Amino acid sequence: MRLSNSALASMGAHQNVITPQYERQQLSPGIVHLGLGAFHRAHAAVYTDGAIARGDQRWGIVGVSLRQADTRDALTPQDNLYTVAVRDAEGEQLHVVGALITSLVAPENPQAVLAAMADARCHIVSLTVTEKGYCHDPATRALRVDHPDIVHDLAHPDAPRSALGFIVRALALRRGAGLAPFTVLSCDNLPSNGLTTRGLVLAFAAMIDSELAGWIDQQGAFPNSMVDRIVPNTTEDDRARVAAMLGADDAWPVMTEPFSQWVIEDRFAGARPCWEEVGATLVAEVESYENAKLRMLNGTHSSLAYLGAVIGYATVDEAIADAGLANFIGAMMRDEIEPTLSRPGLPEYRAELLARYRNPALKHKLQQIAMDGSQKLPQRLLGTIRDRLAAGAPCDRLCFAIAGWLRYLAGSDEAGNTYPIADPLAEVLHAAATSSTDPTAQVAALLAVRDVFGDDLPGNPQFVSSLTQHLASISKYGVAAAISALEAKTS
Ligand code: CS2
Repeated sequence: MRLSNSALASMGAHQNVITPQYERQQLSPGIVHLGLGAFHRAHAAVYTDGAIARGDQRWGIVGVSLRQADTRDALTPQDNLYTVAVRDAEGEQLHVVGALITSLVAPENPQAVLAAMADARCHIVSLTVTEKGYCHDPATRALRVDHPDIVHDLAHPDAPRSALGFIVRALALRRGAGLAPFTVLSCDNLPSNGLTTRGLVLAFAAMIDSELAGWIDQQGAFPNSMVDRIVPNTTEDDRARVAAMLGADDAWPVMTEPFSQWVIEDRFAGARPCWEEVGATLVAEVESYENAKLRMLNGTHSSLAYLGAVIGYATVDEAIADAGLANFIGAMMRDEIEPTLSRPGLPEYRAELLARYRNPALKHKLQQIAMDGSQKLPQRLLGTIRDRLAAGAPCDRLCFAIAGWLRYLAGSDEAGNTYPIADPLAEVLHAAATSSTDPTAQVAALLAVRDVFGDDLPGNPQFVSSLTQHLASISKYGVAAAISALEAKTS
């Protein structure tokens, strides 16, 4: 039996399975979500499902995939129902989410997406399109006017491809119809994600219609938000296990951990769900949370991913079980990242992160985290390095992690197993790691990628020499021994 509205009705109550206790047919399309990946389905959609369950039917979600049809193909036959499987060492809880009411595939029918966004009942357009979906330069956060999707959307604003193109066109339609703008809610791991999105939307709009840009500037709202939940990719084993527990087949359940956090700046252009009643935190200022999360969690996640994958580990829990790596990551947070942050409770936060990494049930693949390093490392590690350098403070572990990335980009681990490099800049990055065996030349080739490193870091002698030394040490002794040597020196 396939998961569906009628299957739910016949399933009855199961222990460890929560199902929607509201009339799904009554939901109106209040949110359009761009980027219908596993992260959204395991994070924001769960909060929205909770807000609906408390009686507010305005917040059905229209989910949009900007590229592939696979999510829509999986979810439409099951009435857009899907399961969130929450897992840790203690066991597993299933939560069938009912908030998603439609799944669209933008390239198949961009007009349907625009119509949903321009609908008077839509108040919020949220996004999880990953870092590269913003079509910006990660070092400067400026719009890349040479990005193929942006070039296309500027030439064809009424049939867009990019998230920015859809947002600007839909806002133009709303303005034309005398409607208020929707709130644009970025839920990606970018610094000041709302402010960054606002800058990009305004830059794009100004290239099409300066009056429209003025209207968005005056009336639009782009709250910042900090999102946090670890969501590994779903495997075939996960599908089989969920089907057995649920008593129905779900073509695309999503896997996650018990922890979930969403901190949202309370600045909306119109109505919003009462997410604060179901665990989200609505505040006046988000950036200090966001920065702490990007630097502490995502910064160490990426470090573990590159160093762990080069050693030959497959998952986060395997890598953090290596005492050398665990000590290194803990010391990196304590000595090099926390001093750059202003949030209280950092030692507790650090301990909580290490415990989350140890979750044995998630099997979170290091290669999943390793992808798109060029888009991630500026906000995860390089900003912290800049702050440390400016303060004249040591940042050896952070530089060691960048050296680990460069070693990872060679495309094979220390046992010689090869893996593909998934990154929009894969070619130039792989070339930097392989065109020479001399660490000085490798570092110079990597630092030439100004989209990642900006114009300042490549000219910083301390940064360049630290990176070169650590790469030389990793190449000569291997990651584990190079970490031991570094720790012996710094302690
Ligand atoms: C991870 C994040 O894949 C990655 O790059 O670092 O997706 C991470 O799991 C989430 O940000 C946790 O909130």
